[in-house]
Amino acid sequence: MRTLFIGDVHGCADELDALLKECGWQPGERVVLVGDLVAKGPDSAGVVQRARELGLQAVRGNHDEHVLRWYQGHQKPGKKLKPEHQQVLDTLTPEDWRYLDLLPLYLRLPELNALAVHGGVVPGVPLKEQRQEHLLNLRSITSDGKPSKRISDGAPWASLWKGPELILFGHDAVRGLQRYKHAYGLDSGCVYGGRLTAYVLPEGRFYSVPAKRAYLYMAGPA
Ligand SMILES: [Mn+2]
Repeated sequence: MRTLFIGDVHGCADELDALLKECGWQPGERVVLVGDLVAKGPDSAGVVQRARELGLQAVRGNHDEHVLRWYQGHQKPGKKLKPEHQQVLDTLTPEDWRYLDLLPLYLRLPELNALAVHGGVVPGVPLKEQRQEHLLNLRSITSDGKPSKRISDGAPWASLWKGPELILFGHDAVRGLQRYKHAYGLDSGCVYGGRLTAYVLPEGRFYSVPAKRAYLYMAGPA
């Protein structure tokens, strides 16, 4: 049975449909979305609905986490929700929220020697000791070894990951598709008018489809 790992969908439901078709996906084949299912794009509710109804698996992204916190009433007093997040609050159903709330921070697939996570892992730190903020937001490791969520702050964490597991991750549309020895970054910026990308095991092949349009313009990493 194949497993399809899919980069940041961000509400691009039509492109998700097109990518599943491009991969020749059949019901029963496993799909793992690497987080940020919602926000920014045109149809967050449609993406979560598909994920539920098609039985797709996923890990939690920073935007999924952000809207969940608001939905559950943990918003910071005096802070306003951005329109890209308010739209998610306005459209998801209770069943959609339940699906998002059950998403794990990472997913281990030992039979594939693979791990899915949205942001990344800090190389050298055991998985159980990784901090949530890094699993959701990590992008770089500074020259003095500190984890950072900025792209301008040192080396891509994935370039320093020595395995043995292959990590499939998202969250870094600025760097785009990344291919290191033991880690592949799958966020090829679909919501910004780039592409939606899948990596499929065990065949070891990338598939992608173009965005129908740019739904948003990249204003720097968020
Ligand atoms: Mn993200």
